[in-house]
Amino acid sequence: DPFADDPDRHPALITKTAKPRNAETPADALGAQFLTPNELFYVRNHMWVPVVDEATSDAHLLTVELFDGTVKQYTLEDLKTRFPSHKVTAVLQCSGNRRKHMSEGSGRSTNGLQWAAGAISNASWEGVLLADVLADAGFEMAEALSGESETRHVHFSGMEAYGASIPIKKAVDPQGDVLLAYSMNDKPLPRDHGYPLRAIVPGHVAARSVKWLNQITLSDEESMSQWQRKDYKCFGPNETKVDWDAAPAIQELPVQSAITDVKLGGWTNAGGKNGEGEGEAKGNDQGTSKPPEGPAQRVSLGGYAFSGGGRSIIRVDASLDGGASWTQAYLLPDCASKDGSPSPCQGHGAWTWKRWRLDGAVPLAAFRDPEQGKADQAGGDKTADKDGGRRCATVMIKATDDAYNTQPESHAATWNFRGNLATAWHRIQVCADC
Ligand code: MTE
Ligand code: MO
Repeated sequence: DPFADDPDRHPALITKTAKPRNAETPADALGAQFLTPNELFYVRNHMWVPVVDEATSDAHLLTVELFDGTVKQYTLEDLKTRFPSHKVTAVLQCSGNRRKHMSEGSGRSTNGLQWAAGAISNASWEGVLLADVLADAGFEMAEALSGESETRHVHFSGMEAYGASIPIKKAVDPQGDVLLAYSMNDKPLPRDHGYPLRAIVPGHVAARSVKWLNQITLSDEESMSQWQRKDYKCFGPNETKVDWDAAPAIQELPVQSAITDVKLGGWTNAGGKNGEGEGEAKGNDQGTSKPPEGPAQRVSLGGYAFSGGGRSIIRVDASLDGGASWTQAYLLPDCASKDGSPSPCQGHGAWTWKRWRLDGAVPLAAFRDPEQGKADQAGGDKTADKDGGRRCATVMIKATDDAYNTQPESHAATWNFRGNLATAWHRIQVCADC
């Protein structure tokens, strides 16, 4: 059993497959903290977890091979002692995050692990800059920066034979923050997350952040691995037999958001309707929607939003009435420095997620579907077929990044047979007695 030496995992992780281990972060842990605790960080392993003895981990060897064949080797101790260390706060998101939503929302099955919204997590990583190591190994940095290097791609290989590559442009970008990381949230990398060394490629799909890193190869071509040449690509909704070479590998991620937390309160303006008849919803500019006229079910929503390429999230909008009206959610100031301490968000780009909150109320009229009915993904053109009892309303959110990219309305439009990059508006059902 090649998995016999896999580490123990936290019981709260939601296991998708045991061997190899694939598990998502539980919803309550996604929004609870800005930095995901190491033991609750989602796990995506294609194979077993390589065994590296703690006593000898400083001798772990990284081989760097330049395009001309020159080879240089570094022990982990060399990396730690000969190069300045850097910290970068960055999200990792699997290209399959929310694949389950795509399958269910489009009504078309997809190939791959059916992740809900928990194949994403955020951590503070510490390590050395890839660019510093490449320069030390003799790579012509100036040539690469001017776009004239024969080297076009940087391949990363892991000890269990996983591999992927990134474009040289990202690797040498002085603001790209690509790390060879040995620490996660101020602790040594856990075994599941690449102990003792992994690549961290902020803003790119997590498939490029190769764990258990032991080889870097510079090339004029992309990595030949299936994870580079196949698997992590998208095609159109019409394509089920595909020409893999026709589509580029996913690198930078598109804009994404999800609802991870829903709390129901009482009814407002109930006027005798099931209600506690509470007063007006508390008001501020963002994060609180104007209470609708007539009875409405109070609801508090929370979640995350993220975009790739270092693009920051500028807004998150929620609709509590099936898309008829929208309210801007409150974005938590997680990256602000508090009491003169440095910002917890280190690095040159917006590599972290933004957490958001919204307090509002779902109008009675939006409760259409009987609870036993299927989620109405189009936003409520079905009417309830009974007068009393529990019914559900669809609430939904979407985020916008600083390039004004926003999420697609429907999964059907971006369906691809591998179920990659499921980013359509996240819709959930809120059910109540009405
Ligand atoms: N690196 C190695 N060596 N082996 C792997 O299976 N999986 C990749 C990437 N790096 C993988 C890997 C994928 S697809 C993802 S989503 C991330 O690691 C997951 O990182 P995590 O388990 O630390 O969350
Ligand atoms: Mo992934």
